[in-house]
Amino acid sequence: VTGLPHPANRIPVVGDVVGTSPRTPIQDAMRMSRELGPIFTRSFFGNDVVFVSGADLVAEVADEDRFAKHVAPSLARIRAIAGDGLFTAFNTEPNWQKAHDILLPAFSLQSMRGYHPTMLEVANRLIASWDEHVDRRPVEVADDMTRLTLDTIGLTGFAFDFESFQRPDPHPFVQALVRGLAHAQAKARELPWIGPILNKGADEQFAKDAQYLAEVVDDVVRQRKESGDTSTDDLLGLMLNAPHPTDGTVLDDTNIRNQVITFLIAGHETTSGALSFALHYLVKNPTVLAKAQAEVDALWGSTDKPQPTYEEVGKLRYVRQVLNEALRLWPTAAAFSREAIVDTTIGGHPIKKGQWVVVLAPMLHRDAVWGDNVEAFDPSRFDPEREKARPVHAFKPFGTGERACIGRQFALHEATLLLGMIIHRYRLLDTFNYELKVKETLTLKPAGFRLNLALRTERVQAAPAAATRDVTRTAG
Ligand code: FDE
Repeated sequence: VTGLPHPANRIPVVGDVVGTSPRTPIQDAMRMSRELGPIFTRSFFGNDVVFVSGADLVAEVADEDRFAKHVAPSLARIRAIAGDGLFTAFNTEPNWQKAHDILLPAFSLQSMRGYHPTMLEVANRLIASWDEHVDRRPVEVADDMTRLTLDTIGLTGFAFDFESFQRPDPHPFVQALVRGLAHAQAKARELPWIGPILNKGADEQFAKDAQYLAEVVDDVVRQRKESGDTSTDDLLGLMLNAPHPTDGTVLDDTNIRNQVITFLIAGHETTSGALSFALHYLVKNPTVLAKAQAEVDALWGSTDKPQPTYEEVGKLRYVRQVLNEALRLWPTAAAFSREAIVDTTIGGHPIKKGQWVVVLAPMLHRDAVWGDNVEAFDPSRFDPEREKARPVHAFKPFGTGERACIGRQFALHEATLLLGMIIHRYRLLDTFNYELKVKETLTLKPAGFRLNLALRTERVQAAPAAATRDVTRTAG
């Protein structure tokens, strides 16, 4: 790729690495994008990678007639764990379409309704745990969000209970997963030739972790098979018992294992980060928090521990806007890749068939189409009329096209439910004056984010209309 801006200080052979850190690839790319503009290229050991973030350019790469999902090297490394599961499958692998067709019903509205009671049960676990912290010790926000999202996907998808709130440390499955994913990412940046020698020990640990993950999953599958349960009410049921809607074949055992691991990974890290960022911004924006609290108070008033219904979660429009706005500033799956399937152009720059580009969502979400105060946390950006006024491809926290996130509604329902329950019950005390530091693993999270909790005592008791009117005077 020639003619595109690239970082200054390019080192021969090695490429564009000056001033970058393996711990902050996304934030490094964001900085470069701020310097170099909406499209630029970086070179790493002779490989050129194109980054796009301009809203008009992203609209072009979202065009499914010219571009398709690309399994970039960093994603391809995860195939060592997730194989041809939905997230990491190459477009050319028949198992992608097959599994997509079989598993899609698991994400229908009807299914969401079915998951709701389980999501609520897990949300109650978090509330019970946070109640123990009230007026005592701080909560580690991201850790608890991860407990919640893991238990939720485990129970709703596979009827498997990780019991995360009963453990001081993450479940061994999660530890193996986190180590394995970190290793896969490190491998993507490994120096040629010398790297594999230096990292021998880590490679062995990785092999062990991958094997342990497979064993746990095989156990879950075996239990289900032995139970004689042949329903297709959850993901595992569909995986085991649902024939393909047109050709009647079922998923093979290896693919099922890959899918289970895929859903456990995809279904918890990203959602947990989104919840953590949302809480961070609520704490830092009292007016927004007051407005969100007015919304939940209008539904549940002074009820102690309300048990939201499925329908009520749908009514939490503003809470959902808060989540969207958090996903705008920090889309927790921050980058996805697209490859040209024909010779084409992006913004007039020629792009050869096969060339791939990275969409840098955090910078897309700071494009001028979002206005000129893009760093400000303002959920009213997602007011329906303002959304309509924006180009459709300006917001991509869930990727794009046929390979976009299958779990979007699942994640949003789960997160809206919990966020609503938390802000209804607690005063969130920023005792530590937390300053946002974004930690990058496979996904993004606010590092070291702790809060103290108190129970809310004053709630808007009045009818919805009065609740809305009193918004500006409601304390946080
Ligand atoms: C997917 C996804 C995506 C795309 C990627 C690419 O393109 O490469 C994205 C961006 C996402 N995803 C994001 C997200 C965020 C959040 C919060 C989430 N996500 C969540 C979830 C949950 C669940 C369960 C999920 N998720 C899942 C998933 C899957 C399976 C996938 C793959 C799809 C296909 O088919 O390809 C995804 N996700 Fe998500």
